[in-house]
Amino acid sequence: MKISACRVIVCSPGRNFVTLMIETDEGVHGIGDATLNGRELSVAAYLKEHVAPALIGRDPARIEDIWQYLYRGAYWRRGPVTMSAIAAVDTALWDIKGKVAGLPLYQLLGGASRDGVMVYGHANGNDIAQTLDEVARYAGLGYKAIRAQSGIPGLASTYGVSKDRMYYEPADAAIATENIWSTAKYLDHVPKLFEAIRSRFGFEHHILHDVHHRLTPIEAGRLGKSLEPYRLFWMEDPTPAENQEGFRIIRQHTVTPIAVGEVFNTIYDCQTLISEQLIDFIRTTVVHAGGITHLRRIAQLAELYHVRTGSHGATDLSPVCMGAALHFDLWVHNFGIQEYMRHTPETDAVFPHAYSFKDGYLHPGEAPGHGVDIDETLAAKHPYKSSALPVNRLEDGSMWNW
Ligand code: KDG
Ligand code: MG
Repeated sequence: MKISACRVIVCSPGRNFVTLMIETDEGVHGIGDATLNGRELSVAAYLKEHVAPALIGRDPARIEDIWQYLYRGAYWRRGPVTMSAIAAVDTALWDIKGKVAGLPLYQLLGGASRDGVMVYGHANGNDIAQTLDEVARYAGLGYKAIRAQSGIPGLASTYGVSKDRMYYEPADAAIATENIWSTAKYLDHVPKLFEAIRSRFGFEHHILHDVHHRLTPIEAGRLGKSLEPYRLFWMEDPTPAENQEGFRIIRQHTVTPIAVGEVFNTIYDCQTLISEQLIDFIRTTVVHAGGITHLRRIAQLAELYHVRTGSHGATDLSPVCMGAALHFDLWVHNFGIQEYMRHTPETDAVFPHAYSFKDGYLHPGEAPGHGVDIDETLAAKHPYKSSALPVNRLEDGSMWNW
């Protein structure tokens, strides 16, 4: 079997997605997600100009060799654009391998380690009362784990608070929207949110929170300590993680578990975090961290150090990524949790999929490969729309992390 075509499909059914389609001379095809929110066309160009021509005529069964060819062979290693492009190829090749074998991807990886994949949904509101109502809604839908975010008094907008309560699309304008951030107002407010959640709902559910890279390590230590009575499942991205050693400071001050890594793209981004046990959950995912092949390496390093997986699963990761991630999650021994921010009905229609939700768990289904396809005719009806993620400034106008 040989790769006969390699096409990039860019569409916007509710939001932008980049999908790689790999076809073979024996009529089997596979697809991979290559979506990099706000920078979609850079990955599309990387794939079209530099990857697709080099894949024609290769044996699609040689997944490891093709991964190494694209990683080592580029000379310019790593980075979100390169690693998302490699991820798309890798995911499509695993899809083809599963279809050729007639087996769901999780069976190729080693079979199921569990019966279902525990997921967390997003409860968010403009204020604490609205967030509490959303927690009640997710609990009513059967979720065992719920992420809670709320607006901050005195700030016009806050990360994680959406207009539409089930979906969250922060990339809302062609030129980035500017938000204002205050660490002092945030740190004052957040413990009140979790106090209110635990006093209304008790401790039955796992509760999570995303700090979204806004704090310094010592501020994150303070937040983690103040949230200890509410026993969070995790505190996510408390501080930007380029300086992995900075997490030692957080660890010295709190036992609130820490999850990091949705923006990481290789094992080297989390080598110190994992090997020094500075985090509890690694959030790397299929699309941004080099596909199933590389995610498996990260998870197996993490397993040595009691770090569990908790893959990113926001709306900007397409159903193709979600399908592949669920096979990975069902197999990987040191699984922790999977984020599941629902897609819009328009997105779901363009990407028919075998995965399904029941009682707080997702299951990838039994279709051969990763079980997600693309309806290209429908996709063509949703052309690309330029949209960027917001940026943050402090109240004095200085740029800050969004
Ligand atoms: O594109 C950026 C989003 O995926 C990100 O802001 C979502 O932090 C996020 C999360 O935890 O889902
Ligand atoms: Mg996050």
